[in-house]
Amino acid sequence: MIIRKISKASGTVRVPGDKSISHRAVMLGSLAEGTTEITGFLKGADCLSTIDCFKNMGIDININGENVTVSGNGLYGLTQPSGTLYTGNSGTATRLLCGILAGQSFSSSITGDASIQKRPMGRVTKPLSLMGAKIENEYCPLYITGTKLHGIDYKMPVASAQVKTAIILAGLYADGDTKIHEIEKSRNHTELMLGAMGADITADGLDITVKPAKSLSAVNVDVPGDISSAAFFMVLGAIMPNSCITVTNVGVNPTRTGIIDVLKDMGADITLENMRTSAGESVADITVRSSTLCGTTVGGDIIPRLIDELPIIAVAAASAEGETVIKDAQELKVKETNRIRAVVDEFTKCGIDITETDDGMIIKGGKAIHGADFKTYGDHRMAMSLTVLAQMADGESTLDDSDCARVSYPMFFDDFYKLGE
Ligand code: SPQ
Repeated sequence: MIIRKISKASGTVRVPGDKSISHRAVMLGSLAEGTTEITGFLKGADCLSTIDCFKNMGIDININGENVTVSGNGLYGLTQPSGTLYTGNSGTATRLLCGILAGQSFSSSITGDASIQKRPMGRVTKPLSLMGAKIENEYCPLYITGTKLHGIDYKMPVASAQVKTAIILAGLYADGDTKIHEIEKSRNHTELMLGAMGADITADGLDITVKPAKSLSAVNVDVPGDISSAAFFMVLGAIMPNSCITVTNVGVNPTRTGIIDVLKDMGADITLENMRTSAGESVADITVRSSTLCGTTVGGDIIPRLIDELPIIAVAAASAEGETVIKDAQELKVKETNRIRAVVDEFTKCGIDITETDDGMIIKGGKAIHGADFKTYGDHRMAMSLTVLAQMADGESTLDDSDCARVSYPMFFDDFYKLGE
């Protein structure tokens, strides 16, 4: 695809529902007693994979546009799936399912696409095996023999909401309390949703305790827009001259707002309005106006709060005056692709001064760049980040695969070019 260039970006956009919350609403709704009505559901490929997996385990799920109705069967109401559960490109679906399936009374198996088969699952299967889980393999396909589980006291070696959530979900099925100690605070949508459904779960800073559950009660979930999708427009509005973009209804849970802190630190003109709370999640409208950005350092405990935004933050850094250092971000190596290597290779193609480091990258920004033939590595966040980057380049740029954006933002290119009209 040729990446068409726009000369300014202005207007209002409503990004699709939060991917993390959409997955969790389907999963927890399936395990709850009663009907969960989900509004603002993300109909991206990843969340549709989660729906398919739960339908395959006997859950009645109806999709009507962005409204999804899940008829929960209770904690012990899943049935043995016919065949291997297929999670497509989704790390979240794969890892969270491990936590649920470990405590069932049936056996199951999970696999996904070529990218998923390369992503490490040992980080989930190891703590689950300490709980008594029987899971074969550290890469997909995984073979799970459901069994009785025990509570554990677990210090997490990585900051990961997926690992934390898998242990919490298994903890619902355990015969005693499960305690988790995070090394850094990761997104807490599971804790909030489970609390609303009546689970006995407490979070105190980095420590989480979940007690075995007898049942969960269905609650309706209004999914806010995904800040990870809004991030592309936040950076576009900041770096494109004469632009002003408002993204409405964005989830601004403090465990996800690192991008706002970093862009403000770089000098971006960002305002949050209409702050409100919906089902325990903070929501706001975000307006970004063009401004001159300067380099910064991104590292430490902010990383889990912006991990998925680092490719687009790198785009902001390429346009900023001076040096930006991204560090403590080794986790980027085990995403849909190695996002450190992918960003460095693609940015280098268009003349950006960028150096790969062991835990991130160093970008010397503010210089003229030229168009290039970009590779996405099948990674949705690379496709969208490179589309924004191409706007800064002289000459034509192409993308080898624009279709992968449908994983988290099926209408991305439509929304992008509407802002350029
Ligand atoms: O689901 P998947 O494929 O892992 O998606 C990504 C993404 O960029 O959309 C990561 F590649 O988001 C993860 C995120 O990085 C979604 C997630 C969640 O919903 O719990 C948590 C983060 O991953 P992790 O490994 O830090 O727990």
